[in-house]
Amino acid sequence: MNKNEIKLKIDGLEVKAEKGSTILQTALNNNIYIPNLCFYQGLEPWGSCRLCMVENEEGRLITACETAVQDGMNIITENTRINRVRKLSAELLIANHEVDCLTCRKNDNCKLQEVAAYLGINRENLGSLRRQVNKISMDDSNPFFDRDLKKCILCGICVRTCSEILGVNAIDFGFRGYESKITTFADKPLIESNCVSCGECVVACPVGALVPKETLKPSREVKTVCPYCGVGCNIHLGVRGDQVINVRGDIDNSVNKGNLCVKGRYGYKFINHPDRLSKPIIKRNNTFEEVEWEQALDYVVERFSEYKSNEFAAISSARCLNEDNYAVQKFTRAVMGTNNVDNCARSCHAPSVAGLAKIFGSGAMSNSIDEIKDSACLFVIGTNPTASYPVIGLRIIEAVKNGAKLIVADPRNIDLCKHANIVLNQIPGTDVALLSGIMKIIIDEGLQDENFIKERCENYDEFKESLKEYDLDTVEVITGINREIIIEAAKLYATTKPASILYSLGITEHTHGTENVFALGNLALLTGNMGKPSSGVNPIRGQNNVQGACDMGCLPDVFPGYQKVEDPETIIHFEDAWGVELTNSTGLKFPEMLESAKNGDIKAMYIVGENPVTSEPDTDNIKNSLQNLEFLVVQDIFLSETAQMADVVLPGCSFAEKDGTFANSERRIQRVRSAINPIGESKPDWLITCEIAQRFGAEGFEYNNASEIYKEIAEIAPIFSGINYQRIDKEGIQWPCNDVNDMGTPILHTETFKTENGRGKFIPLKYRPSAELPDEEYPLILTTGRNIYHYQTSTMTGVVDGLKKLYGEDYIEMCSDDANKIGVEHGEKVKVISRRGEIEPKVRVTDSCLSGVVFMTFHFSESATNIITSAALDPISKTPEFKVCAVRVEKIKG
Ligand SMILES: Nc1nc2c(c(=O)[nH]1)N[C@H]1C(S)=C(S)[C@@H](COP(=O)(O)OP(=O)(O)OC[C@H]3O[C@@H](n4cnc5c(=O)[nH]c(N)nc54)[C@H](O)[C@@H]3O)O[C@H]1N2
Ligand SMILES: Nc1nc2c(c(=O)[nH]1)N[C@H]1C(S)=C(S)[C@@H](COP(=O)(O)OP(=O)(O)OC[C@H]3O[C@@H](n4cnc5c(=O)[nH]c(N)nc54)[C@H](O)[C@@H]3O)O[C@H]1N2
Ligand code: SF4
Ligand code: SF4
Ligand code: SF4
Ligand SMILES: [Mo]
Repeated sequence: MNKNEIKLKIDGLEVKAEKGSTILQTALNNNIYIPNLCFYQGLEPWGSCRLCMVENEEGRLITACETAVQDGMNIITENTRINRVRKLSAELLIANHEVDCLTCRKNDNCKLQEVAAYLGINRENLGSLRRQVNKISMDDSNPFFDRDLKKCILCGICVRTCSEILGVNAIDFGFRGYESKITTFADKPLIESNCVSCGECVVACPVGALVPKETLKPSREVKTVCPYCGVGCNIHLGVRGDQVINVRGDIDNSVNKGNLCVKGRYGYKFINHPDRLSKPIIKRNNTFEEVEWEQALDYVVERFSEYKSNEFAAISSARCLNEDNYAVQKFTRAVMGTNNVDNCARSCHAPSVAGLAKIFGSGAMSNSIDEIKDSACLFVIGTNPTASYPVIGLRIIEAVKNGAKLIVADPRNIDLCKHANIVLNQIPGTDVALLSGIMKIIIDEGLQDENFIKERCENYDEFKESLKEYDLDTVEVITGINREIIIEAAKLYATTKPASILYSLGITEHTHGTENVFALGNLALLTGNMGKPSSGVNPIRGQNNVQGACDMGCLPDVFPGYQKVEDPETIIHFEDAWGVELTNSTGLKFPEMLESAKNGDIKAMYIVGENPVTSEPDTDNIKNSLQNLEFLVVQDIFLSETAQMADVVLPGCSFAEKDGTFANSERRIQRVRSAINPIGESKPDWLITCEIAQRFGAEGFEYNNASEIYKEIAEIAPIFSGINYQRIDKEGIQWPCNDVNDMGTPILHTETFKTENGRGKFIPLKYRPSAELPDEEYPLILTTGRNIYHYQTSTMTGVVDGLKKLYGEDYIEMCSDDANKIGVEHGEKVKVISRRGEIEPKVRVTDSCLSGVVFMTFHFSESATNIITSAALDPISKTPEFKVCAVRVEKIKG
């Protein structure tokens, strides 16, 4: 028997329980029903509904949800006395509740019905109690769910969910006594509150008071993975006929444990949207014409064959399957004879891939999502998890609830700041100085982990020397942060272990993005926070399968599994496997491809599942490059702004119509399963690419299904060798996974690093300012990023009406001081001007921005934020500086 296990009796039955668990939990775990309404798994017990009353050995009535089990307890769940108390409680609840059970949208799934049936409540019981049900009207302001308080039983589950799990606190109990009800701040409609429409409270509400607007029941469900962000939440797509009609979070997996954000839960309507591409299109005389597949593919092959090796380039898709990506890079290398293949990681986490590879030998998240909740200290820098990775946001809130210290470093006051112990608002672009300052303090105070440094690292002295210039006077001036706060943060991070660093684009999207990553790697090495549970350096990867697009070798310097194209043995390995001759010269990175297209060197391009016309910086520049191509093929699920520039558009099918795999941010390969048939004549992306390759006469593209492709991937790349579809049927596996007995690798670098000599390498740092600093003409720093309701260039979320209602255009956010200086008001349209162009968004005055720094999202082509952003690149990774450019905001006179 395990130490934490105890024994007790429930209704005479001997059961085992975990120390510290409650009687209710123990009973339910042993399939013994005790009526309950205000209990919800994962929330603190509340004890308000009084239905879970049980009797202990002393004959006292106690609430099972609040009482911890004790060894030798003897609990009675059912006798006349208990049921009399329960019935009275239930009758009072039901008497105040509207009874339209048969037409209620919660019918069949209502816990009040379950309780009433269990207790045998009848009309006579209720008759004497019946009173006018209160006349509170329905709040149907949220586009995805309704709140009908006539059915509310005041169990408080929604309030506790929103506060304990979400940390949002959009709702609370309002008024008291008879008038008590669930309300928002100032009793406004939900849509005017700070609710983020996650729907977690809707799932948790035991009755029909919170229900989705659409409650048709699916005729079948298919388990798959969310198509949006890199968290990789597991979902069940609900299907009726050929339509996806709802999404439900999967409870039995370690990634999201049932939780979802608004996009994952409610953003599925793009799948069956009428604008989906359903047939191939060829552009003739500047008009698009739908054609048959035969004709489109023949034409593509005829034109692609005109171009030799480096005249061709491919962009593969972080939105597509591993199998799709594998096919694109194999086609590019084996058929077109070039390593010119890249993916959107270039605009995103390429500095992480490059930076972490140099320090640790491997450029991925070192630890797992599920470890976040057990960290003692979380250093969240340059990421806005509650908007960009909402389910990771939940884990951070959970960690704080578990007692973790939270340090947030961001130029804006993001939502997480509310939960932070320390907030560092640096001037954008100054992280190297900030982190160097922090590391200097750690060393000056002697808080470094000498043992770890001696045993596992190298190059410490040279690195230490480089910190000399980061005295607090200098760091204060560069970062704009008060020294006391920097000292406090340094001490807290260095002394609270395990500490985990979570970061994203606020670190990478800079002309010194790779140096920022070096700084974070150094910080973790310095404090020994590597290779241990709940520690590490964790770049949260953005797109649903950006990890996978890189893993599959859709990068100009590596084959699948990060095997270097310049390595002669690797070339032989792939030549043998693919039966062709391959080139060992590194290909071009995406910005270099665009430059090369502008110069006329690259003449043909194949873009799969990317929309650079809207997503890349300095839009005019991108358009010029693409226009200069002789032949452009775009493969997408919608006619994106980039597809509109193509000579041929090929309709791929969406994640909901494909079988295969995605790799989430924690390197977990998860199964994607088709739920419906392809829309129109669209085809799985890998199949389209393979059909093109086969028309070239190439061999090795005759796969019958995605599983055969994965088999080849596992054979060819050792880090995936142990993975096959059977093994990941229930739960994904984290690479490296070297053989079929290997359970995968939740934590990297536990014993040694993946560098050549196995040691972590400290890298000396030099602060370089951003490429474009504010001046008299352009006095403000513009930083760009995301809003929770929309995803990237919004080809998918933009066709979901509810999401458009919640956030329908890109705004420029600024603090009231800056707005006052220019004389503009909240909601007013302004001109935002940079050296590259101008746009006219509306102003949102917000205290999340600090003076001198304005913020914009880049989701909509109508506002086209990237017209004004800077195309300055990080010299190492070629990642654009989306996070800093200089702008002027002007009032529009009229
Ligand atoms: N809702 C939604 N979720 C998404 C996406 C989406 O489009 N919509 N996209 C996905 C993708 S591809 C990605 S890569 C991720 C990105 O996820 P994040 O990186 O979390 O998102 P961003 O909003 O781009 O930027 C993060 C933060 O960086 C801060 N920042 C700006 N400049 C600096 C700086 O100089 N230093 C520091 N330390 N911070 C700075 C910004 O204020 C912002 O709060 O999100 C993914 N998830
Ligand atoms: N100003 C500014 N710009 C930025 C950023 C920023 O922070 N600020 N962030 C950058 C970052 S991090 C990134 S990752 C890039 C993202 O840039 P992109 O990758 O260009 O953006 P997405 O909108 O994700 O484009 C994906 C395309 O794939 C299509 N698609 C979706 N699923 C499928 C499928 O199954 N098959 C096919 N064939 N197509 C599919 C979609 O319709 C869409 O057109 O944007 C960058 N741009
Ligand atoms: S709305 Fe639902 S979850 Fe919230 S208090 Fe009422 S019954 Fe409970
Ligand atoms: S939908 Fe989410 S944010 Fe909104 S009230 Fe419910 S739990 Fe809170
Ligand atoms: S957190 Fe990311 S993966 Fe999870 S539901 Fe939201 S968008 Fe999808
Ligand atoms: Mo990204």
